[in-house]
Amino acid sequence: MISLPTPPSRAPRRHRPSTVQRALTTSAAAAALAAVPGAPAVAGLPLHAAAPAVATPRVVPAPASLRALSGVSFTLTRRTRIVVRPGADRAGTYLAAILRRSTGYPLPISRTGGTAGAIALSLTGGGGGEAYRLSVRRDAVRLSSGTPTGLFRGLQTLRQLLPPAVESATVRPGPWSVPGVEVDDAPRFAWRGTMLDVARHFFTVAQVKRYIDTAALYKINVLHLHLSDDQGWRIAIPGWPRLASYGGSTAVGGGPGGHYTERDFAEIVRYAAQHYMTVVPEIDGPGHTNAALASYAKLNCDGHAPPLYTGTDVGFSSLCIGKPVTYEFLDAVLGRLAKLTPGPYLHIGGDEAMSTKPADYAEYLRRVAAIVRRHGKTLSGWADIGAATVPRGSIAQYWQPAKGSEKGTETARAAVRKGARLVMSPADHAYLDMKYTASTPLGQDWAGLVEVRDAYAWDPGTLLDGVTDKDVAGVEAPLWTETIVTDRNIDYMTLPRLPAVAEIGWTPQTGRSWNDFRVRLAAQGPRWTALGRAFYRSPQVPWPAR
Ligand code: IFG
Repeated sequence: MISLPTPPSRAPRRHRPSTVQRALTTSAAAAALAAVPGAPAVAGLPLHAAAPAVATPRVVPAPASLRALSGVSFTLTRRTRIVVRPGADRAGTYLAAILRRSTGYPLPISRTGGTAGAIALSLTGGGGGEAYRLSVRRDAVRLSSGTPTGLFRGLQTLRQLLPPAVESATVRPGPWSVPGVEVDDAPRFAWRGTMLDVARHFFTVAQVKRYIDTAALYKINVLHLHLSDDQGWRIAIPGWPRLASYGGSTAVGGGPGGHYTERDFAEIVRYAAQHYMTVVPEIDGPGHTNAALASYAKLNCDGHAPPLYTGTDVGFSSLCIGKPVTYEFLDAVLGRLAKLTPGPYLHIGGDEAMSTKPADYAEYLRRVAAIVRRHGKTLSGWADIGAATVPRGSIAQYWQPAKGSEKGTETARAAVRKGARLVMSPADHAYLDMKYTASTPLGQDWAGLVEVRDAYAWDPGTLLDGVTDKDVAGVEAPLWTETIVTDRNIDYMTLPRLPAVAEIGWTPQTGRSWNDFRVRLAAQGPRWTALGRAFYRSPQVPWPAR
């Protein structure tokens, strides 16, 4: 647990330490003096004044273990080098790009040389997923992990230990000090996701990349893209051109819509992989399919294509379960997406199929599960699939409000009984399109109002009776976009709640408390400002004075 820090606006004014102060700055000397009971501080020189004013560590998600080393800090200078051991080159290049841009320092990357005066990145042979160790001492910063993914996660922690100005896109004055810490970190859950609904409103590749940048700051490792719905089809599929050209031509409210070419989708996958994020594409069905049904009359049981839909109702559409062409369509779509998706999962939706008879829904799930398997992928779906076929090892995404929706909870437990693991996205905690308060200008409120504390104060391992950590693959924060149109809208609804859900996915439950989190979250505000993110200044969070 990190001790509550002084908000940066009231941090002691930085001064030039005198010779005596410098002498005392060494933690050994300070510790020795402090260890002598009753030892007087040197005349007029209280001990704590000796160390340079360096913000105390406030990291989100909170590392599993972080020990602050008082009076110790590492300061970047124009002589600082980045030393990369074999396998850490990509991490070095990524870190250098961020630091050079805001410090203006050369920060050469070298594969040889000692670590003194350097930021040293090294891959240990240990393996071990996303775990990493970070040591910040006066003489060097040392980050190590068994995997490049772990190094990347550790770099997010290092970024947050530097002043907010390090996130600036232009050179800013220093000093660039990092508080001394010993961090030994690893995530609680393997699946820490966010979903972007690009169907209700379309977002360009650049906008998706910008969202990936934001999510990567908080060690998010899954990007679920909701690619199709009643209001829009967003991915071009060879052999089925009208899906994108016509089914993707509009959006909620009747706007111009849009779609990804296969190259666009590959670029999103590439950029996500650069941030060690797995893309999970979703083709929702059998409900939420009006855009596909409007594009091809033959997909409809009556042979007639409905008009394009630009409203916000749900549950009125269904693929035609009994027609063979439906499964030719699904095989073409899911087969293509499987080829374009290096990640192991295809999400087949399955939610709110109110216009599909239960027996037809079961038949649909059986058929689509076979298609997913045939293309070598693992099935993911909204937890409604628990009522039907769920191949062992599937992912069922729990989404109903935890309070008062017995049906949603029952299908989630049914999915677990059938061998699925849950990704927890309870709408009354994790839905980023829920209004914060009644006066929030964007979003919906059917699952209730979700302020930052509501997004943070829940435990996926105890939320549902009968569901414990072993049944849970992780958490995911969906952003549905019926009311979300611009980057600023995305920022406002996702910051600060996405970091809250990210911490639930990463930090051990015993290491989490709202009172500690809200202070660490406050330190993110100046970072989002430096990054140009228009976040919601929740009154629940003690933001530094502007
Ligand atoms: N429920 C629908 C979404 C979206 C959402 C908005 C799920 C799984 C309400 N299905 O959430 O399509 O409309 O909050």
